[in-house]
Parts: sequence; structure tokens; C-alpha cells
Amino acid sequence: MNKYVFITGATAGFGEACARIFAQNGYPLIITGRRAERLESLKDELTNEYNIDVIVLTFDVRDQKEVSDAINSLEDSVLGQIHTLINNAGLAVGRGPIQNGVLDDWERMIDTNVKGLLFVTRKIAPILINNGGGHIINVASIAGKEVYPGGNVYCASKHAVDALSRAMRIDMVEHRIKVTNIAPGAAETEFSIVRFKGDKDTAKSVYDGYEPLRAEDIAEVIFFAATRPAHVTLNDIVIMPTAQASSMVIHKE
Ligand code: NDP
Ligand code: 8X3
Repeated sequence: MNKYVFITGATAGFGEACARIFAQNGYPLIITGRRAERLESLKDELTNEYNIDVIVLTFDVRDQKEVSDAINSLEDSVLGQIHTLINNAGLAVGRGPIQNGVLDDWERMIDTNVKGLLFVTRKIAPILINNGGGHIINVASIAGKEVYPGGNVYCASKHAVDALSRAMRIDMVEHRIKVTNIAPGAAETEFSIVRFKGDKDTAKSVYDGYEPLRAEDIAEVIFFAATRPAHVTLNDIVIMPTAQASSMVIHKE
């Protein structure tokens, strides 16, 4: 019997695409995010189409109490069946030199990408241990491997995720818990709309002249990583559009 997959940031982009591919393959889901309407409509769609259990938890990963209360609200029978955590919720806000940085943007990125991921992990990791094993999949970024102009705090937050993936692997290994770090390059989701604060033209221009990754490309890789045999772990996966060689080198035609 398939066990529950707990996905943060399932209202859009990679998280939503993950929900769909796991649902298609018969996995029960716990889908989370702040936009409740999107979660409810995704739940309706996936429940009707695939006849799986879908539980919606609406919370802001930055709020430790909301995270804790939401996870505590799950029934013991569900808690005992959680196997996979996909730490995906995250964002970039703004892009510019450090000396012009907007403190509120910095706080949003650090609070979401680092502290939010930690708050969720702190609640779910003991549950996985209690369940005898599991898998934590952290969505970092190529920005967690490289830095680029104007990326300072976002890159730092994703370097932190990359470091946490390596550290978690050491802490979790004796508990039969796999830890996979996912590091995508440019993917067209709502990411750039959020980064450029609703400026859709600037967001669109990020992907001009080449074919970016799609959310489904990332979800397929996450699903593959999550479904390897028990003795196999994919530790660290960098996924780029074919046109992208590094953060700053994108071949545009
Ligand atoms: P989207 O903007 O499409 O989706 C982001 C998701 O994160 C949404 O579901 C959003 O839900 C959720 N989220 C954001 N802030 C919070 C919060 N405070 N509390 C709870 N949920 C939150 O972006 P992507 O799918 O592209 O991004 C997913 C992850 O992938 C992020 O960590 C991002 O940094 C990373 N990434 C993205 C790349 C790209 O090029 N797109 C490349 C490399 C990594 P809601 O707003 O409803 O709360
Ligand atoms: C998102 C990809 O290159 O904009 O993490 O940082 S990038």
C-alpha cells in the first residue's frame, strides 16, 4: 500500500505538479500552502480522478505555530502512514545588488526558504523516524550551488537548503531516512512573477529565447527519486534546461 506524501507549496509550480504525478500513481497526499481555494480545488480534482485520499492543510510555513497546529491536526492513522516529505515551498523576492537590498524581501526569503523548511522538517522528521523510515526531498536550486549578480540573499537561502540536505542525510542515516536535494535551473512557474512582484512582462522575459524547464519536468524527477528501491538514494540532482549551462550562461536564440 502506498504511503502518504506530504508536499509543501502544492498550490502552484513544482509542488502542484508533484501532487498530480503522485496522485496519478495512486499515492495518498497531504497538500499544503497558503491559498486554501487552490488546495481545495486540487483536492477535488485529484480525489475524483484518481480515487486517492487527499488531505488539505492550509498554513504559512513561516509561522511556527501554524505549522505545528496544522500537523498536529492530522489523525494518528495518517501520521503513522507518512513516508515522504517534499520541502518545496519557497520563493525569491526581488533581484538586485546587496547595497540596495529591501530588508522585507530578505526576511521573506530567509523566513520561507530556510526557517519555513526547518519548521516543517522539525515536525515531520520525528514522525518519519517513528514510522521506521522515509524520504525527505528538499527543493533547493542551482542558486544553492552558484551565486549570480543580484541573487545574493536568495542564493544564500538556497545554499542553506543545500547544506541542510547534506546535514540531514548524516542525522537521518541511522533511521533509514533518505534525503534528496533537488537543484533546478530556470523553470517557468509562478516563481518569476513572485520574484518581480507581479510584473508579468519582466517575469516572462526571463524565459525569452530558450525553452525553460516545466514544472512537470521537475515533478517527474522527484517522482523517480522517490520511487527507487529501499537500498538506493539519489542524494543530489541538478536539473537544467538544455539551453542553460550555468546560472549565468543561457543560450538564447
Ligand atoms: P511557484 O511560485 O510556482 O510556487 C511556490 C509555492 O510555494 C506555492 O505553492 C506557494 O504557495 C508556496 N509558498 C510560498 N511561500 C509560502 C509560505 N510562506 N507558506 C507556504 N507556502 C508557501 O514556484 P516554483 O514551483 O517554481 O518553486 C518551488 C520551489 O522551487 C521554491 O522553493 C523555489 O525556490 C524552487 N526553485 C524554483 C526554480 C524556478 O526556476 N522556478 C528553480 C529552482 C528552484 P502559496 O503562495 O499558496 O502559499
Ligand atoms: C531559481 C532559479 O536561477 O533564478 O532558483 O536562481 S534562479
